Amino acid sequence: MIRISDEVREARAVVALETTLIAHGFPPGEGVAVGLESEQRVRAGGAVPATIGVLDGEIVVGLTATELERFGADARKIGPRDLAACVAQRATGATTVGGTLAVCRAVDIRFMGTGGLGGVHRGWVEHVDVSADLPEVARSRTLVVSAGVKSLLDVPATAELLETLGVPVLGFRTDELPLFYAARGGPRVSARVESAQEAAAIARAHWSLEGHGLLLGRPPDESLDEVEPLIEEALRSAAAERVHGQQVTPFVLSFLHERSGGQTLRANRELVAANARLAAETAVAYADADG
Ligand code: PSU
Ligand code: MN
Repeated sequence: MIRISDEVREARAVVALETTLIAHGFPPGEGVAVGLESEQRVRAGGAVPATIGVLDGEIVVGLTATELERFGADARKIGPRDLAACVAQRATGATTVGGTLAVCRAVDIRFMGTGGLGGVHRGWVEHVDVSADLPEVARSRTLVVSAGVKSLLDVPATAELLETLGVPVLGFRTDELPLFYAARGGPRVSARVESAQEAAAIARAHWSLEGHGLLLGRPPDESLDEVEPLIEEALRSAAAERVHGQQVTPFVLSFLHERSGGQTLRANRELVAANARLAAETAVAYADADG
């Protein structure tokens, strides 16, 4: 059911990368370039990338560049609940952070890079929508590097839920959880770290104590200040068009990409790649300390 590439199997330090970002997070055709750039950054950081997705029912850990091309907008969006159906129905599906972590748990991959973690969506009091990324981080023995949580969410509620789930939220050279498009203004992290080595040491201690996933928030290098009004407009427009469930995140991201004149697109692309690099450095630091 799972095919692991030889390179990933033999690597000392591996970083998992998701495919939802590639298929549904960027305009058609642009996602593959983002995926390939992330893989390059992982290699530059000294680790081996394992991009994960489902191809005709086979879960692939370590997709080739040609295989990556198959993750277009027509691929299913695969959260943890969707994996089994995708396999049994021999479909092609792009794994979310949660779906990717479910695979990481099966094959024991300890580090992952992504853009922004899913979380508690705004308006949850009337309409519950909590990303499966959260319980999956709490169950998998994997450290996820992200630009914090996507600001289109209810960020304080997401931070509270991460605490409830016992997930350490580390800030990379910051005291605040990054807000995806903005470096500052988020809730406090549970611990600040100054280096990849320090993050790796905390992960090691956490796992020795039978803990599970951790989040390492890396602030984006460039902060966009004008996004909040656009996010509110995007969410209103999603509600008006009755966009629900799995469709909300891709709808909002593409709305922002268009309406910001490509600013969010560029920011998103850059932070995904930078997070991949930091995930690689953390994976290498972890392996080095192992001797
Ligand atoms: N980060 C990005 N772009 C994305 C996502 C994250 O920069 O498209 C995706 C991830 O795959 C994440 C998913 O797991 O959004 C969360 O979707 P939902 O809120 O529907 O669980
Ligand atoms: Mn949801």
